[in-house]
Amino acid sequence: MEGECIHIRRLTEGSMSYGNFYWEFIKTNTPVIVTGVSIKWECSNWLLKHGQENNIYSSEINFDYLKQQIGDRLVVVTKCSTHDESTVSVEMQFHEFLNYWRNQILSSKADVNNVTAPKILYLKDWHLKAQLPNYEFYKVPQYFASDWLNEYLEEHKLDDYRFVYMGPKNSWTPLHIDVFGSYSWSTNIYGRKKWILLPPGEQFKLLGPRGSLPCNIKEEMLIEKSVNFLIIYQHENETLFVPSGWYHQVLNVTDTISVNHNWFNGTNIKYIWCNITENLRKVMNEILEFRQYVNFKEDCQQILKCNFGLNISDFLEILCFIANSRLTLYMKRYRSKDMSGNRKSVNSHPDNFHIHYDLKSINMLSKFIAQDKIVFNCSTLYDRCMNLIDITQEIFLER
Ligand SMILES: O=C(O)CCC(=O)C(=O)O
Ligand SMILES: [Fe+2]
Repeated sequence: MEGECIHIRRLTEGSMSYGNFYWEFIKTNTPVIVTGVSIKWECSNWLLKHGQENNIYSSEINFDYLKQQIGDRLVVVTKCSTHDESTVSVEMQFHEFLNYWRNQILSSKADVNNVTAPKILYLKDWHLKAQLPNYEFYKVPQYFASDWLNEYLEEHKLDDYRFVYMGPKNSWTPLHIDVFGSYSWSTNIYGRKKWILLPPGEQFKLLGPRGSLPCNIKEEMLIEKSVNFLIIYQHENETLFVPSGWYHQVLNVTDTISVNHNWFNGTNIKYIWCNITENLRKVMNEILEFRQYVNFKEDCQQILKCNFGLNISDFLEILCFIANSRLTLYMKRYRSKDMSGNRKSVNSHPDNFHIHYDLKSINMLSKFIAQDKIVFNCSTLYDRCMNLIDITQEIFLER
C-alpha cells in the first residue's frame, strides 16, 4: 500500500542473540528499536531523577554535573530555523550553551502560552568521545559492535563519527541521508525524539522540479505524495537503528540528549563503495573540461575527499586495516577452531563470526572493485585491490 505509515519493532537489549539480531535487522537493513540500553551508562548521571509516581520517574538535566564532568570547551552549535534548512553555526563555550539551555527551560515554564518564539540552539555532531577519550560515558550497544569506520578512525586518531546531541524542545535535524550512506544508531539519554524515516527509494517521490528534496517534510505531504514512511517516537534509554540509505528527519519533541554513531561494516560496505564511486563520477563530470590535464585523476580524488569525506584510496586503506586486524586475530586465537561463517556459528561470540564474515566480505568486495574502470586503469589502486584479494583469500583456501 502506498502512503503507508509502517510500524517498527521494539525489543529489549539481550532478548535476542547477537547473531539472530544481525541476520534479522542489520543484514536485512531493517529499522528497529532496542530498549533499556543506556540505564547503566555513566551519562545517566547527566540527569537528576526524582521520586517515583505510578511507576514513572521524572527527571531533569543535571546541568551542574555536566559542567563539572565535561568542563569548559569550545563547541559548535547550530541555530535551527523553525521552517527551513537555513542553519547557521556559532561557536561558544560549553558552559554558555548550558546557561542558554537552562534559561530556555526556565523561560518556557514561565511563558506557558508560548507567546515568544524561542531562539533554538542545537549542539549536534559533537565529538565528545574523541575530545574526552578517557571519559567512559556510554558503551556501544552490543548489537552494533561491528563498526569498521570508527574502529579505523579511532586507531588512527582521525576525526570519527561518534557524536553527542544536546538540544532544547523543537530543535531538529532536516531531512537527510547519513554520511557515505552509513548506518546510524542513536540512543536517547534524555527526552523524546520524533523520527520520520523513508525506506530507500521513497525519497524520489518528493523530488522538486529542480531535482532537490524538501528539507522539512510533514506527514500530510507524505500521504499526499503516496510516500511510504515510518514515524517513530523514541524515548529515554531507547536506541534506534537507522539502516543504510533511509532518509530521515528528526525533531526533539522535548529537551533531548542523545549519543549516536554513524558506521559501516561487512554488510553495507558494497553500498558505501557504490556511493563513493557515484560521487566520484559526479566530480569528474563537474570538472570534465580539465580532463586533458595530467593531474586530472588525482584532483578528482582530492575534490572527492573534500566534498564527500572519503576517496578511493582512503576506502581501500580502511579495508586493508580491517583485513589485517581480522587476520591477526585469526592467527592468534582461532586457527584451530571452526570458523565457518554460516548461520549456525553466527550465534557464538561476535568475534568468531566477524573474523570470517569480515574477511569474506572484503574478499568479495575487492574482487568487485578490481573490475571498476577507474580502479582497473590505475595501477596503484588495482595493485592494492589485488593485495586485498590475496591476503583475504588465504583463509578460504585453508578451510
Ligand atoms: O538526533 C538528531 O537530531 C539527528 C540524528 C541523526 O540524524 C542520526 O542519528 O542519523
Ligand atoms: Fe542521520
